[in-house]
Amino acid sequence: MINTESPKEIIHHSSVSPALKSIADKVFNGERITFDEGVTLYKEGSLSFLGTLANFVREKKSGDKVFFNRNFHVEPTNICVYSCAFCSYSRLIKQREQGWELSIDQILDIIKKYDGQPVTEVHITGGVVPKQDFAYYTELFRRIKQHRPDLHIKALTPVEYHYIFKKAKMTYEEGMKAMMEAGLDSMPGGGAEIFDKDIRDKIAGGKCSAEEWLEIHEVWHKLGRHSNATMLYGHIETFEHRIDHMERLRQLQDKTNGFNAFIPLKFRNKENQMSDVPEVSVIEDLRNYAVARIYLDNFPHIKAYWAMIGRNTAQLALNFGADDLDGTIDDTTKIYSMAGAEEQSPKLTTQQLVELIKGVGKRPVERDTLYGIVKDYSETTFTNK
Ligand code: V47
Ligand code: SF4
Repeated sequence: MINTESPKEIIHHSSVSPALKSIADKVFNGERITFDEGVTLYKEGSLSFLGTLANFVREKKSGDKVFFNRNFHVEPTNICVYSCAFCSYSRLIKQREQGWELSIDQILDIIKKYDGQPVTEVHITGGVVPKQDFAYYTELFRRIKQHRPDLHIKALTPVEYHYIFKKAKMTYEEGMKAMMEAGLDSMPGGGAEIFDKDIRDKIAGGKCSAEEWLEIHEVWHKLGRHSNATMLYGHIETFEHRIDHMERLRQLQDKTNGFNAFIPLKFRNKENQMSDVPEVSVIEDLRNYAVARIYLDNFPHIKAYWAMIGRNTAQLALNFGADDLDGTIDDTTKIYSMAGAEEQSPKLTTQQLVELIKGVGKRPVERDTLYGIVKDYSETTFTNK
């Protein structure tokens, strides 16, 4: 028999605790939940309870639409002055021969491979090295824009910017304005890891602090530009640390409204200094997407980054609050394959992405980086099967 009850009725007729029922009422009434209520969701919410609530929020924000884009990544180097314990990808400067460092010309050659292809975004990020400094990146952005003005440059995180501006003796305001003038369009969400100082010092010591990460995003938003935010979860952090992370993002978003998407990144444990820390289950991944969707009431989108969790879990996440799958990627990132993700050559065609989305009864919509609609694929049928 088909259950025709509304989400509200389903929860009220269930045997969940009064505390969870009261949180559910707030969510159904569009009220913000508190820090403690967020922690209660993590500690006590069952998968089905969290899924019902997150789906309600998701539908209110995006209806049945699921977004994706056509993008590719450029990783200018995997050499890094830092050595984050969770990172499987970077090599220290003294291990330079095991890594790569691309010149501006080499990056332009990669960009040119996409000439004539309908990609809308290049996502640029990688390690931090002294050579790839202010002059290097401003010239890189300028040359990409000279070659292909309509290609959206989503590049670098506060980890790189903090290092680059310090070396160039510039304030964040001066630096971000210069990057914008050189052609930077938006900022990806990386480098956030977990904001709590103790945990951050343990897993990502030495790189920009939580406060610096948030400040650079704030400066960027005040220039009228947008960015994303991530959270690395499922390692040595607690549920309180996750809510603390989201609380700081929620507060900044209240101030600037500059974030587009929140992207939970599952810790993968292959070949890094934290390989002894077990990975969390898929159930925990789905619960985490759901709590994020419920807690971050002012974030328009929650992204399930399929290259990191695999296409099957990403598809499931669409019923637990996520409304975005990132993009085609075209096998151009190594960050996750080197850390043990299921997707060893992350690449999906538009057709495959559309079919993943239709497979869970949702409406596939190609977007640009800022969520402008490029094409609605709900009526499209592909003939080259
Ligand atoms: O900051 C590195 C993470 C991030 C591991 O904004 C790891 O659209 C898990 O931020 N296990 C970079 N995570 C990637 C990133 C991103 C990806 C896709 C889309 C967007 C966006 C941003 O990758 C790093 C770090 O948090 N990471 N190693 C690992 N072993
Ligand atoms: Fe360097 Fe980023 Fe890896 Fe940390 S996560 S070691 S900053 S490349």
